[in-house]
Amino acid sequence: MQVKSFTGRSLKDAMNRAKAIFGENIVIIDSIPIRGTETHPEAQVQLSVGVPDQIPGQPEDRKEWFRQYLQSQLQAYQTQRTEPNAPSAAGVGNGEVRHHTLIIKVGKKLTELGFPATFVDQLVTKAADGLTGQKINRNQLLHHLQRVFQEQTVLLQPDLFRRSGRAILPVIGPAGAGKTTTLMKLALHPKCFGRRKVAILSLDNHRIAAREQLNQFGRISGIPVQRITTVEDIVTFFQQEKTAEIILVDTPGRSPNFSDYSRDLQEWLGQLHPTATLLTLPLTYDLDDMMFNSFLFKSLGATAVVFTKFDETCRPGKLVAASRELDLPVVGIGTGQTLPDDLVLDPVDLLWSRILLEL
Ligand SMILES: Nc1nc2c(ncn2[C@@H]2O[C@H](COP(=O)(O)OP(=O)(O)O)[C@@H](O)[C@H]2O)c(=O)[nH]1
Ligand SMILES: [Mg+2]
Repeated sequence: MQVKSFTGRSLKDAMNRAKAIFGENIVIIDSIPIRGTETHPEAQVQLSVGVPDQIPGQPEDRKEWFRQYLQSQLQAYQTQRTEPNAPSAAGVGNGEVRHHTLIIKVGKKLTELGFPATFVDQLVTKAADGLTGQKINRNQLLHHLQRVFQEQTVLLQPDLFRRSGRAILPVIGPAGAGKTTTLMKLALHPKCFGRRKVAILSLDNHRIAAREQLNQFGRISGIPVQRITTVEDIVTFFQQEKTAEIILVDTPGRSPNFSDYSRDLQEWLGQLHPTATLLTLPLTYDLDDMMFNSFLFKSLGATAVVFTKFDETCRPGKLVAASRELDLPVVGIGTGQTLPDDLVLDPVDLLWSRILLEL
């Protein structure tokens, strides 16, 4: 792509001059007000546009050219990670160009928020392809982008907490990941289990603080908390606990390198026969650390992820990369320390509102 400058009495006039030479295939990069030039004294605007190296003739070529152009722009953003001059299309009468500028902006924001490059490329391409020839305003364009974003972010398993019948749900994950906090949020969250009776089974006997934390929670919330120390106690627990439909199981967290830990946890999980096993992963880890810390839990049978500490990361988009790499659905996101409000059960809406916030 080459960058060319055009002057005009207005932005529209400059655009028309650019189009007269390069056809419809131009993309606005910038516009600045000026007071005439030597060769064009009436000019009020100087416009910079991107033009294709080869001027495509057919509409299909244009679409392909634009797709490639978007991708090259995004690659530049991804490699530089610096704040480039935002393309300005204010006041331009050409709806298509303005749409493309907003799509690029959303793509750039997604990259900054840590969404994987392939995800961003696909989203931008789909959004641009779905628009060709349509006249819509900014709000409609944002809705269109939201729809494409939702289609592409298939992360949810919304019925997990609403299935009928008894559910045994162990919460596993690295130390300090937010297992116990997530479990307490799940137990209280109005959208999780409705009026069904919940009980908590704790296998975390290593830390005094961990014991005290859950005991106190049980006293305040009225949710029964049972602690057991041996695998054999599981049988006794289920013989005694007949009424609770939902059994949330708190587990200790250790380093994945601690070999006895994985053997013990495997044994516990084997006896529990979980309905689903929830892996908590903090978004404060970088992607490599997330993968390093989750390989053990994936191998122990994690079936879904709850990402925690959304409120403490500036790159929440990495949860898309992590859940894809782990091949596990996301069933919730921890957004703070308050019980139970800081648990969001619709990750896609949460991510989209974070994107909108920064547009
Ligand atoms: N900011 C923030 N803190 C969290 C979140 N979830 C858990 N925490 C905090 O992380 C710390 C460890 O949580 P805890 O549930 O004890 O972790 P566990 O060792 O995995 O059981 C506690 O201080 C929690 O309040 C979250 O979503 N956001
Ligand atoms: Mg804990």
